[in-house]
Amino acid sequence: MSEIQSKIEQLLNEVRQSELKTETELETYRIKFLGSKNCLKPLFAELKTVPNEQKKAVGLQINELKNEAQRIYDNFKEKLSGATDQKEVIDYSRPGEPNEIGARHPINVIRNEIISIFERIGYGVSEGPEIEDDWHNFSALNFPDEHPARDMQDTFFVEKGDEELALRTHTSSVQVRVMENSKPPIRTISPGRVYRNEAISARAHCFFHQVEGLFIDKDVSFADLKQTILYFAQEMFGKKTQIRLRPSYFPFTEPSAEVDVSCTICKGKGCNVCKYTGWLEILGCGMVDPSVLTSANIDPKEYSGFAFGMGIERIAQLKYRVNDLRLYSENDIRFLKQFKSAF
Ligand code: 2NL
Repeated sequence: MSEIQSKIEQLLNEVRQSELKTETELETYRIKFLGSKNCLKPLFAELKTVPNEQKKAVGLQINELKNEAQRIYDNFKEKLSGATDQKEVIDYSRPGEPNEIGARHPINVIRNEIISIFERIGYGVSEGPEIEDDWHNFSALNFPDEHPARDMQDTFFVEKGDEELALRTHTSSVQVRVMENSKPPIRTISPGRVYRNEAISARAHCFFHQVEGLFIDKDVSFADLKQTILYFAQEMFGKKTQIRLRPSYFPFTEPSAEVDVSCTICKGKGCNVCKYTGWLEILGCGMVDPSVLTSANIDPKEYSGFAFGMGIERIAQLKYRVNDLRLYSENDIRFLKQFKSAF
């Protein structure tokens, strides 16, 4: 083997044993074997001195070396770039990310629980418009013309031509519609949103939620009312719950009462939730005023009835001990997440 051939052999070995693992190694290699002053160039010069009969063979060997140097460079370059800008690899065998199950709104949880309690004793559910006329929200319910609830200060009025409309201030308006459109016996509850023109604070809001109940039949008495409320209180707050009725006044009931339950926290012993009275107010009720029955075309000589109304926020406050009304409408996910429930 000639001297030039052993140089070729030596360089070929060197090229084949190269390990180009970094950009720097790759660049050093490129300058040495492929750059403008690469170490193969002198071989081409030397070729001229090779005897003619060997020229062709040696020329082919140098070319082969040049090509091999290029191939090896290309190979390592590809490997290196593949490692830096890696394509996203999806592992289809990984377990899926579970979807978090949402929670019901606490107002809906309580609402559904109240509905369920009354459905078990034969009450149906009725709904009606949130924008009401004066008749269904006030007049039919025996509110006198000068009653303060009819004031702009207390009620949101809605302008629509010459019609006087308002955002309903209670769901009694729904029950007036039920009385007008059906014949006794009537057993219905009407849950829904109601509006009051009030400044928003921890204890007041311009809207809240109510459930009202209405029972009309022959010979309905105050005892029936009291027993129904006791049943409700014990279903809602526990079998040992006691109730207490205090005389009160509403334009649409006579007599009227406010109902307290024995404190759900201290069971009547006295604590800061019940302000050391042992009792918590939960609803208002009474016997439907005869004039309200007459307004809805029900004869008060033939029928009597009782009605009651409660704030859902108030019941939720007692059950969940949430003492700021604003939390119910702010939709803070940290608040809402806490109410995973069967209802
Ligand atoms: C309360 C008190 C009450 C009624 C609502 C009613 C409905 C008709 C006739 C008579 Cl159609 N009464 N509803 C009766 C007494 C009290 O609500 O404190 N609500 C939050």
